Amino acid sequence: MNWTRPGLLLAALAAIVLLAAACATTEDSGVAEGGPEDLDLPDTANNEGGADEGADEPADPELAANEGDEADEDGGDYVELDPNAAPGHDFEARDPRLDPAPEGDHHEMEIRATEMEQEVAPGVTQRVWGYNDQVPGPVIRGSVGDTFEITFINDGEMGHSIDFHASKVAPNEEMRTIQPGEELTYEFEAQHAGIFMYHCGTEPVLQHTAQGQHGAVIVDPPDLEPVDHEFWLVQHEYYFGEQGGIQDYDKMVDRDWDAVVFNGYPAQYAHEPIDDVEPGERVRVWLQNNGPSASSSFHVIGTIFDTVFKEGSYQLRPDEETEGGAQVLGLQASQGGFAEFTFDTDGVYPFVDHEFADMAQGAVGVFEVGDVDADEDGH
Ligand SMILES: [Cu+2]
Repeated sequence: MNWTRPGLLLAALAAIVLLAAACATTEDSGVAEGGPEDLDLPDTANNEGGADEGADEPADPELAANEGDEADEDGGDYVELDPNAAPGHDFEARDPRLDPAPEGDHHEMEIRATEMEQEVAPGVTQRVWGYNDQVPGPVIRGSVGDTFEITFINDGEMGHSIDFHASKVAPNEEMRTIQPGEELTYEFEAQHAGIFMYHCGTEPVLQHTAQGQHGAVIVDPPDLEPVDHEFWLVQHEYYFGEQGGIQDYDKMVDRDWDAVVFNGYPAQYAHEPIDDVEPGERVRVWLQNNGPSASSSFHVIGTIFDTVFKEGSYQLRPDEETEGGAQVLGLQASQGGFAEFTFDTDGVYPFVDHEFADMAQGAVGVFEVGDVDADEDGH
């Protein structure tokens, strides 16, 4: 059971994933139980003086530089991902099911910048920064032509901001950094269809984004076909620091991530498979790669995409002349799109970032389609 072994056969992946989940259900996950009150927020938080101060410097140089201990030079005190560990019994996967856009063409909502301690992998707790206490932040959905009125509130203890890629606005106004306790109104019209990243743009933007301040806005194309199931996945990386501390800025700069995850937690949909899809039902997966720095090659094992929409246009639609199919939806950092497909038979269908190093670090999940128990008889 080693996801990192080179040459791993795709056919074995489903069994490995399920076995890992099954074997782990009775084990102590070692999850830390400490609440936010157990840890001090870094007291040298950045941006105390305004939007553009502290550019290119980590928000907390001491913590980000690993406190200078000798033992830390090689990451000795840093937490590491255990790819075979499972979350604790009380773990609840983030719901990947996507609701239709709300009624109406004007959407008002409140988004708060927050800083909190969170379990980000089995046994790994980090102090993350998010929106509405979530990493990634909430999914926002509408249609082309809709207007969005976001009340953005800074509930944190350092400067934060929000940058919606779905908008065309003056960055120095709506995207400006606001200080703790302040708020601003960010209004935009969704002029173009797609799935778009949003993130904190406060310097160092690499750190604020990797710390967890990112999410997705979905703007439906006008001709979006109905499907049986819609799911959302935001892919992103973690760069672990010390247990309970913030993530490591040097690792972020070096692209030396520890985990690559869908919706905030490594392999969470392998531990809690998506299990309400039947053979023949049409599935659409919206995928936004929020990085901040890795690319993604999204693949569902055991099926072929017949529709791919990426960065504002259809790359593939069912076509009787070409009979074309796609094996991956490939996304550079900040790109997004969706893939549509069906499953022909009952079974266990893993989905992965087919950059297998990313899969080995947590970018994996599972669709359990139809009557899986019957198929697994005797196992
Ligand atoms: Cu921020």
